[in-house]
This record gives sequence, structure tokens and C-alpha cells, in this order.
Amino acid sequence: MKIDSLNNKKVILNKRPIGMPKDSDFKVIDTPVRDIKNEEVLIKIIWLSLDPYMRGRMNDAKSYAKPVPLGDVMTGGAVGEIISSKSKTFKIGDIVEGFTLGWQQYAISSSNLIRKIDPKLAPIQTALGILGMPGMTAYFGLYQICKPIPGDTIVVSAASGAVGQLVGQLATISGCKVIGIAGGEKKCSYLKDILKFNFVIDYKNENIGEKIKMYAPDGVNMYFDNVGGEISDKVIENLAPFSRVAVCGVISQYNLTEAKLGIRPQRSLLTNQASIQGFLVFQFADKYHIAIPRLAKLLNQRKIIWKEDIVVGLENAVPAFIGLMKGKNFGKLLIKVS
Ligand code: NAP
Ligand code: FER
Repeated sequence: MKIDSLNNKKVILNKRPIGMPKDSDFKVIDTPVRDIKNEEVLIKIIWLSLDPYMRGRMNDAKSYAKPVPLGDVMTGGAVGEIISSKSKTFKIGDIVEGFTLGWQQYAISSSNLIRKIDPKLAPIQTALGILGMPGMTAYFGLYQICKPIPGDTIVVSAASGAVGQLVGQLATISGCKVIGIAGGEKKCSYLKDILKFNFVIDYKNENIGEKIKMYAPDGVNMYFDNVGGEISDKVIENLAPFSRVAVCGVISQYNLTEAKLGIRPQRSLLTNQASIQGFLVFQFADKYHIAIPRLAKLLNQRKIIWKEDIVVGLENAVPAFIGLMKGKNFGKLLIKVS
């Protein structure tokens, strides 16, 4: 492989977005690929994952991870094939996944930042979905934070998305009554008819509070929250005694320029003696090896359905990401890079 003849198309952060990101906050540029050093590999990216957390990385704010510096390639998880290697553990042809490979066609990575993917386990892009970060989030957020008991009622918001679709299906398998909240008729009928959620609420067209009272007359035992804001207020108003709220994400807040006031039905938390806990999936990294084969088995036995939303071409990553912030994706959003 003659590396110096390779041209790398990448998406860089051009400006820090204010509010909803715009096209002009990014730039697509070409750069030559440099030579790899000892213990590095060169990866031809096949699939790029677009995820809501990336919005946080565009801000110059304190967080669990450093912001993307202006002018740098946008960070992101990806799956690709090794095309050059100076590593003892990886060889040419290996399919690998890395959380920081970035929005680009070719990535150079240190070998300790990638993991090998078994293409026989499931389609390789599932390493960015059900068998990757979003899948681990659903699995450990449900079992370790929500702690389902058969017969419980769970509400999940952003229910048709990467995390939400899996939370609902795993909760069904655990013997729970599942209420999904999603935007629009198409997503809602999919959740009800195909994924067999017990109830679905279209937050764009229905009264959330009224519907929850109807579907969960004894209250909500678990709330897996992906969105925050008003939707969460309506769910928290209807909690059951000793219920558990997992704060997984607050996507309704990611593009606000000013922080809104917090949870309004605080009294419901008090009187129901509820617990509310935020979590980051990475705290469970030492247990991913338990979840991955279990989820792969459920997927291969068709006990779980996994929906992906595939956009072709790196040049479409920016509009696809902006779409993710507005609910345009339907399922796990992926870019097919090559
Ligand atoms: P996703 O659900 O596949 O996509 C985002 C969805 O959010 C959109 O499709 C849209 O669905 C909904 N949405 C967007 N803006 C909204 C708004 N203003 N109000 C209500 N809903 C809105 O994304 P995902 O990857 O599964 O992530 C879901 C959540 O989990 C995000 O908040 C993410 O940050 C969080 N997360 C957390 C961790 C962790 O470690 N804690 C890890 C992964 C993900 P509708 O069309 O239904 O509105
Ligand atoms: C996510 C949303 C937010 C996520 C992480 C965060 C891994 C963390 C945000 C912060 O530290 O400010 O989807 O996924």
C-alpha cells in the first residue's frame, strides 16, 4: 500500500455552533495521509456512527471529554478495515472499531484504541449500534439503573432511536409493560406494530400526561429518559411509588443557548420516594464483554429487531447530523463511508 498517494476527505469543525448546528459550522477538506509510526495502524473507514453526544463535543465546555479543537476532524466512532499496520496485534484485512476514528475516509490509530470485530457475529456496523456504544447504553441503563421487575411499567423516550428501540424490546423480554414516546405517526406505528410495544405516545400530536394516566393507571415504575425537558416533566408527574428514573440523555436541551429550569414535578420524586440517576455508558466498560454476545444471540435468534438509518457518503454527514438533532433519523444513524 503506497500511503503517500492516498487522499483523505474529512469533516472538520470550523466554528463552534450556537444553538442548532449549521452547515457553515463544518468544512469538508482533503488532506494527504501521513506515514504510520510504530504500534499504529491505517484504517479505511467503512461505517461512521453519528451520535447525539457529538453536539456536546462541539462546545468549548467542561465535560467528561475534551471538546473538539477548531480545525480538527470531528470525533466519532467508526468501523473500518486495516490497510496498513505497524502493530503486533492487528494485521491488514482486520475489521476494527474505534471510538475516536473521526468523520473521515482514512484514520490512523494507535493500536490500543481499537478493538477487533468478528464479522461472523453480526453485520460489522452493529459494532456501532446494538453491539456497540448505544447497545451498551440501553443494556446497562436498563438492567443496572432502571432494574426491571416483571410486571413493571416502563416509559422510554426517543423510543425509536438507537438506544430507545433496544430498551423497549429488552424490557418486554424482562416481562415489563412498555410505553414508548416518539415523534410522529410513522415512528409510533413501527414501535407498536413491529416492535410490539404495548403503548406508544406521539408527543407531537398527543397529550402525553393524559395518555400516560390512561396506559399506566398505577403509575410508571421506570422511566428511561433520552430527551429531558417537558416530555420528562409529564412522565415524572406520573411516577409510581419507589420508581426509578435513568437520565440517559437530554437531547431536547443540547441545542439550547440558555439552560432552562430543571425538573418541575419535583414533588412527585419526593412523595413517590423515587430515585433519579444519571449515567455514562463508559462506567460499564468492564462488563461490555458480557452484554455483546447476549445481544448478538438475541439479534441472531430474531428475538430483537435492530433498525438502522443509513446515509451514503461522508459529504452527507453534516446534514445527517443536523437531522439527528431534529428527529429526522429513524433508527440508528450511520454513514456508509466506503
Ligand atoms: P436517537 O434516539 O437515535 O436519535 C435522537 C432522537 O431524539 C431523534 O430521532 C428524535 O426522535 C429525538 N429528539 C431530537 N430532538 C428532540 C427534542 N427536542 N425533543 C424530544 N425528542 C427529540 O439517538 P440515540 O443515539 O439513541 O441517543 C438517545 C439519547 O441517549 C440521547 O440523548 C443521547 O445523548 C443519549 N445517550 C447517552 C449515553 C450515555 O452514556 N448516557 C450514551 C448514548 C446515548 P423523535 O423523532 O422521536 O423526536
Ligand atoms: C451522550 C450525551 C452526553 C453521551 C455522553 C454525554 C456517551 C455526556 C455529556 C457531558 O459530559 O457533558 O449521549 O454519550
